[in-house]
Amino acid sequence: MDYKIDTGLVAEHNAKLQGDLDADYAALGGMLARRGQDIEQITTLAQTFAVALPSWGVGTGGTRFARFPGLGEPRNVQEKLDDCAVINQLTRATPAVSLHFPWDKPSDPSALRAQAAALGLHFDLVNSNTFQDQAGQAHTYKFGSLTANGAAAREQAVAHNIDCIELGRALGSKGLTVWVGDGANFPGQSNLRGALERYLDSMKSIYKALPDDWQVFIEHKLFEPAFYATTIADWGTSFACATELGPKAKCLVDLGHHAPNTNIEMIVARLAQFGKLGGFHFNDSKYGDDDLDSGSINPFQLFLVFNELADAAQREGAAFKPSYMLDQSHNVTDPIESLMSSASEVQRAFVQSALVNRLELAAHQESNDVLPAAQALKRAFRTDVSAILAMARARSGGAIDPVACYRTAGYRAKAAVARPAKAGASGSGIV
Ligand code: LRH
Ligand code: MN
Repeated sequence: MDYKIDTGLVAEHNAKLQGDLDADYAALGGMLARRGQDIEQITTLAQTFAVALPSWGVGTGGTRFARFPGLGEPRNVQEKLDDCAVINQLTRATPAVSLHFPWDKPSDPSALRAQAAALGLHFDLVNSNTFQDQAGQAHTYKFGSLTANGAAAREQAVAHNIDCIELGRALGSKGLTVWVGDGANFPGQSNLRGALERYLDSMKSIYKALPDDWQVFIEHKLFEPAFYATTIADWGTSFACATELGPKAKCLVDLGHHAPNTNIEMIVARLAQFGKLGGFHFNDSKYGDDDLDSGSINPFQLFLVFNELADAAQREGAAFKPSYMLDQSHNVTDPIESLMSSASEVQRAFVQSALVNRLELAAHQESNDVLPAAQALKRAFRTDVSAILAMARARSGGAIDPVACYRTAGYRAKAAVARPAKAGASGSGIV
């Protein structure tokens, strides 16, 4: 395995922290045992957790106003993979990377697949992009892509999605995420029903191109870049389209794509109930699609989402395996540090949801004993499972404190030397 951080340094880092961790772990174990829960069983479960990394998340993000590049920005998909490997080496929770085309279009897919394998990584869902015009593109997406009035633009967008499937197959991926920003900025600008009819027509062509063992994930978003009507604006529209398309079509929930105060955990419960919950883009937000670090603003919501996932898993068993991915924009932090801490925050919500005594909860719910029911969730959420997360990392060969270990290794400073910033170089993709 081609480790990017010296494994001796990681071992030295852990050796310094292991004693304190063992003490914290024993204390937590004692408390959980009094609740009838086995910390060893929960730590083993934590070690199974994995969330995919967005290739576009390892470069510094920005907004329409500005992007302030950091040091040692990855300049190509190969360097993005190196950074993803660092995140996985220290957290042991991010073995998969989700690529975005054409931002990450490899000249040699098999060489990229080999590089990923050497780094202990594999490729998760691939993402198409018909929300930007590429240089030399024949038909603009200014007025839509899969929903465009002009058949030429629609066919171009369909062809791009089919190219993404072919590329994904060469990379070992098993699914395509389709997010389109198509919509309108003015009432009257487009026929709302006509736009969705054209979307479905285009998606049916993409669906036909899916290999038997592939899935397509429809990602809804309330607004931006369209600011009056977005064609796939909510879970209901996404669900209707996924149902219309067929069993290989599922819905993807990006936590930042809803109106403020939307009950996202209920959307998760609904999509799971009807067998259309395909996966997630985890992040956090205060206002719009802020793409902030997962668990940084509303960790209780993240916990409640995983509580619904635990309920669904209890009902449907091992077959229930939605795709987990981070989708964030790191404008003011080191992207590697943000992705490591975010992966742990999502893993934290997963572990806390496993602490919910579901039998006790169901009994309170059935007897309408409201407060104990609410407290059964709150007790799990209030449990500090940091020692379990750290022990899971250490036992899987990762770092007890990934950010501290990463800083000790000086990876960013070395990257800054190895990757001299090119003036005007584009970022990771979005801006
Ligand atoms: C749209 C989105 C989508 C990606 C893009 C980078 O806001 O969440 O998932 O294609 O961000
Ligand atoms: Mn997303």
